[in-house]
Amino acid sequence: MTMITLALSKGRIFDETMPLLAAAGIEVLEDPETSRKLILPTNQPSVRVVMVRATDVPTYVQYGGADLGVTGKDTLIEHGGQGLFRPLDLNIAKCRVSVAVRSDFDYAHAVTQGSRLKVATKYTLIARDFFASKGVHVDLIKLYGSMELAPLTGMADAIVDLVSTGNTLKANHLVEVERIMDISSHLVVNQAALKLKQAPLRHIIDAFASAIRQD
Ligand code: PRT
Ligand code: MG
Repeated sequence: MTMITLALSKGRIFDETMPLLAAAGIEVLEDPETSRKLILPTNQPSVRVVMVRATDVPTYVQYGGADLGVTGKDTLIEHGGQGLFRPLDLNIAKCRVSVAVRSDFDYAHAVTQGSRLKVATKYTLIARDFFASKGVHVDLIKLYGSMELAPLTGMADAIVDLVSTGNTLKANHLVEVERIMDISSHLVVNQAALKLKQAPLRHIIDAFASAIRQD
C-alpha cells in the first residue's frame, strides 16, 4: 500500500480544505482542535493528515515529510517554493497583503518626501520587493506575530500584514493604505512524490480541481 501524507495547519486552512478532501472521497476521522494527535487518520487507510504550523507546510512538503499540502500564497512566497510543484490555486482562505499605518500617520506625505520608513512584518520578502518597486527606502523589522502592535508602540511607522475583514486593523486604530497582493491558498506537491506516487496523487489533485469554488 502506498501511503499518502497531506500536511495541513489548524484553523481556516484545515476547515476550508475539508470540502475538497470530501470530493476526493477522503474524510478526516479526528478533529485537530480537540485531538492531541499530530497525525490524523482518514477513512482511507492509505491517506493520513499531518498537522503542522502554517509556515511549516511548504517545508514538510519540500523535504518529503508530506507528499502534498495546502498553504497560503503569502507563506509560499516567503518560503521560496523550492522542490514544490504547485498545481492548483484552491481559492480558499482568501485575504490580502496590505500596508497599514496608525490613523494619525501621514503615509502619502512620508512617501512623497522620500522619508525612510520603518516597516514591521512577518513578510520581509514581499515587503522588500514591494517597497523596492515603489522606490521607497525601508528599514524592515522582522516579527513573527502581533504586527499591529509595532506602530502602536512607536517601534515602526507601518506594517505589512494580512487583512481579511479589516476588523483587526480597526480595533487597533490602524488604517490600510496600500494593497500589495491578493492571497489564497494553494495545493503544493513534492516533486519526487509526484513521480513515485503518480496515480494516487493525480486522483487527489483532479478531485480538488473539480471541487474548487469560483467566485
Ligand atoms: O501562527 P502561525 O505562524 O503558525 O501561522 P499563521 O498565523 O500564518 O496561520 P493561520 O492559520 O492564521 O493562517 C494561515 C493562512 O491563512 C495564511 O498564511 C493566509 O494565507 C490565510 N489567511 C486568510 C489568513 C487570514 N485570512 C487572516 N485574516 N491568515 C491570517 N489572518 C490574520 C491576519 O494576520 C490578521 O492578524 O487575521 C487578522 C486579520 O483579519 P481581519 O479579518 O481582522 O482583517
Ligand atoms: Mg494566525
